[in-house]
Amino acid sequence: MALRITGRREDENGANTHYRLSDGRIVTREEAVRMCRDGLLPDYNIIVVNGVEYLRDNPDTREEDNIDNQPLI
Ligand SMILES: [Ca+2]
Repeated sequence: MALRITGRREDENGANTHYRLSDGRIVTREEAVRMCRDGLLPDYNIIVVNGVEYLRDNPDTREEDNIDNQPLI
């Protein structure tokens, strides 16, 4: 089963800095972007906001799996 993002940490500006994966690992944003590029997070895509790469849930009809709806850890 493909890894999912189940939690996140954010900085004082509300930008995500870390993600928790469904296997329990906590990885940095940079690491998660690399994993996505390597095909390890197939349900996500990379977006660039103000020159910084983040992950985003692939477009679908569910809101509950969107990264910004995952709990802070
Ligand atoms: Ca979604």
